[in-house]
Amino acid sequence: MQRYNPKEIEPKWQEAWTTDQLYKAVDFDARQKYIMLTEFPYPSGAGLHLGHIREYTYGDILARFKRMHNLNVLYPMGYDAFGLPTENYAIKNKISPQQATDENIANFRRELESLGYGFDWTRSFRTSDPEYYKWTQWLFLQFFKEGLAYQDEIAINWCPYCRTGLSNEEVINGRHERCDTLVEKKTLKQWLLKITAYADRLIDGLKDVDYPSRIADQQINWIGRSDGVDVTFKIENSDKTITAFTTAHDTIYGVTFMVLAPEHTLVKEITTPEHKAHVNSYIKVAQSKTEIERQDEGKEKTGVFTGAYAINPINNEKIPIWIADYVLASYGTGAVMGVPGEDARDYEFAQKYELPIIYTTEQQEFVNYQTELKHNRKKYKLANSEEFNGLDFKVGRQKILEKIIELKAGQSKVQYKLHDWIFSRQHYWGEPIPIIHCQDHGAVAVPEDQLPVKLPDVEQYEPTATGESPLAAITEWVNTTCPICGKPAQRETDTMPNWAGSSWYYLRYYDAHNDSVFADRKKLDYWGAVDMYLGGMEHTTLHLLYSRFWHQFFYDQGLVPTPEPYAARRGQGIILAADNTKMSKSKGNVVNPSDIIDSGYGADALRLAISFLAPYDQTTPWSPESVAGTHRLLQRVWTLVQEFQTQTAEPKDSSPQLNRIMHRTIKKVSSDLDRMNFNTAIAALMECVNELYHVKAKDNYAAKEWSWSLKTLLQLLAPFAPHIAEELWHQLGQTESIHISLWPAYEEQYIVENTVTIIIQVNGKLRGEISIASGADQAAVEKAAWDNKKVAGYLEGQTIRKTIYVPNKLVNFVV
Ligand code: ANZ
Repeated sequence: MQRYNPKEIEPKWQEAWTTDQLYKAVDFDARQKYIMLTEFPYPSGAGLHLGHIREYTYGDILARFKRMHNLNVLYPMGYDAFGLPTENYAIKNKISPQQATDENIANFRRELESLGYGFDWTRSFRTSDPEYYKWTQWLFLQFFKEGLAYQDEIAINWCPYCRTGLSNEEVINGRHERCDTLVEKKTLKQWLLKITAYADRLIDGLKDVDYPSRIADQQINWIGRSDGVDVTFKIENSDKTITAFTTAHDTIYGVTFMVLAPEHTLVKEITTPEHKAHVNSYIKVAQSKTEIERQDEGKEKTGVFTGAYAINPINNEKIPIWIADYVLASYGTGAVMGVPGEDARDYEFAQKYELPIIYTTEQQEFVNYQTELKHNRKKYKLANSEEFNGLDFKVGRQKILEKIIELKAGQSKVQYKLHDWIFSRQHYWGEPIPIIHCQDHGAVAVPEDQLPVKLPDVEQYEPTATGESPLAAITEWVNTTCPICGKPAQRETDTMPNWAGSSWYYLRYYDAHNDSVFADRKKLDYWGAVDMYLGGMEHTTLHLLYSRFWHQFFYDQGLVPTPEPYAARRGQGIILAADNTKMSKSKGNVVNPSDIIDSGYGADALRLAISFLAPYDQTTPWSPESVAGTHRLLQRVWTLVQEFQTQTAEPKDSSPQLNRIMHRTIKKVSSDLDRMNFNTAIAALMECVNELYHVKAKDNYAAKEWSWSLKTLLQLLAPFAPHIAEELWHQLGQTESIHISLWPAYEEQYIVENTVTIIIQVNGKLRGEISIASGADQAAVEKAAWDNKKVAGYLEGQTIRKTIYVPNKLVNFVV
């Protein structure tokens, strides 16, 4: 009897699958297409971690499941090779980013292959290939031509450690999401992409895709659409005005002060001489704080009076103008109308500086605020609002808006939290932005036939502290001529963020080697939207949002056939260390997948273990014992098949029990896989194996369904443990790969515990008997009767006048 040795069978089958091109997706195939996409990795120096394995294993299980339903499955893989991690790794190891990328990708590829994933490797690429980034640059130029890529001098987030500008999405709690360094502000001339032009589309498009609500909500909140009013206040003794964005214009009679952000351009102009010193020192302190610190709800509010006053347009009340750091320069107009009677932050501020408090609803004084600093004014009638007193919130709000507009003091305004996407990076290892700066013609697109603008080979690529890209030092590369006038001109030296290449990579899988377009239109039409996209929850407001934006723009340009890139999205949970903390190199608690495979347990056991750990979307600790457990399961399956092959018992009776076990398992595993319940599917397989051992103990492979049962078990196991399933399938005499066999179907009749015998009569005469699940309905019984050849012989060609049905006993066709 052969021993189960994954080290032997796994490489053997991996090689065979490659030779047979088993996982090659076929363009224009008549079968229905199915694209299973997982986020492609950064080829870091550390190799694959368990998070990768979790994602790619889930993707592989689903891809195999669909392939066994005879779909034309595309399960691709590539490398997101540009960006900071590779550059930092290269600097640390004193090699070029190119060499680092080559080495790391070779390692990733080897590791991915060792897990037996069914990727179509013929479509692989890396974003740092000039043949690939040529198209990233080309797509960027489409934005540029439409005015959606533009330059602006703005205060951006700057990571002093990585020495680069960052987008808002890359700053999490005031820190750079990659290196955790506290982010500073720096004013630089930047390229931006006008993602705000797509803010509403990005919200609306979510209605047409299948995303879990927590992912959709996170995007909606990030975009942060607010419907409000810009109200303009005159400044006393000045021709200047202050406009404040408010979502609560109904509270306008309660405004008792104005607050400007310390950075507001009016601050310098309106501050009176005797308040200058105070104001200036306050601004200094505010600038040293991060936005997060400034917005911290629990923080005590601070501010200073400017000495100036504004006039409330609704009632001509004179109100003091303050500055305070809880007002952000980057949101709305950078000015707030202070309504301490209705707004918690304004309330705290007024309390501290003894400013008057007027509430504009019939609420119970400030009881709510003192207890929880929260109150829902929408539930109350208006108060202290002159002619609007006593009106219901909704009605009053509408009427006040009409009055504000009539007074020409304001207008409706839609405000977004989303800002335009800062697209410049001051780093070497990225796509050069394909722009040439000419004295006379400004920023000019590099002509299409000159793409790609290749990254020059350089010795020195470390980032500078000045905010200038290292490319700026390479004069022979920088100096060029203007494509319009031919006069001397300079290349743009900023590069794109690593989110650029990943914003459209899925489309390249449809046509990975095309060098005349980014992808052939016919292939784009055939493959359409990605059917299922699996990725990290942490990418919801980064990559996932960015790529939806790019795709929507491409759709508007007529470049792609679908309005959304991904028909469905799921986010897998994170794997923690066994002690429930984050796995990290510094803590030395990182589990290396290769070690598990090499230890003799093999890839199949690891794939099962990781899928058995927890529901797919849950963050969960790794369990070191789990692989031993799943290895044992595979060992038992192996033994079952080996013993069957050497058994001598003659197959005899049919076994209802064996049928029941198998049909029930098919049903359970199928419906679990439809819903991505990988862990419960594996539990069902474990139970199935246990039950097979029980039946075997009883009849020692005598039932005639054994061969079918074992093959069915292997098919159900195949998506999870593809190597052992393939090996045993062949041992049972199959010649085609199990992975292109048809997924087994179950029949309900075998699953139900009790079957009954029903008598079939035609015109009252006994014509046959059928065995069917107890309680089966009349339609099922009639169908079974027709399926019975003998009975059908009496029925065919007859007109059925009546059918008499006695449940669980008899059916009589009157013809
Ligand atoms: C007066 C008021 C009274 C407000 C009230 C709210 C409730 P969202 O929903 O997030 O858009 N605000 C406006 N600009 C701001 C800025 N730059 N920094 C800090 N806060 C700002 O919030 C809109 C509300 O946030 C606005 O409506 C304004 O306060 C404040 F009972 O105006 B409100």
